[in-house]
Amino acid sequence: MTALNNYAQLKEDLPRCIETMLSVPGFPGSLGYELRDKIEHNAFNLVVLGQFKRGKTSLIN
Ligand SMILES: Nc1nc2c(ncn2[C@@H]2O[C@H](COP(=O)(O)OP(=O)(O)OP(=O)(O)O)[C@@H](O)[C@H]2O)c(=O)[nH]1
Ligand SMILES: [Mg+2]
Repeated sequence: MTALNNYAQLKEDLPRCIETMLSVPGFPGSLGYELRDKIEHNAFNLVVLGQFKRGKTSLIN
């Protein structure tokens, strides 16, 4: 399965997970709506972690 297919599958599955989270008493609704909005608009953060001077910037560039 290509990464893009995988992403499409996750995009289908995640709203159901969010619905479940929203049904948990005390779960902040605004966070659920924000997540749902981000998924819908394909907005996400890509985080690159690593020790100092280990090639993070080179990899990203
Ligand atoms: N041997 C080796 N050196 C690398 C590699 N990638 C980057 N470097 C070198 O490692 C040094 C640091 O690379 P950066 O990409 O600036 O590392 P960084 O993790 O962004 O560094 P900071 O932002 O300062 O934490 C540079 O001199 C690069 O040329 C690699 O795959 N192999
Ligand atoms: Mg850097």
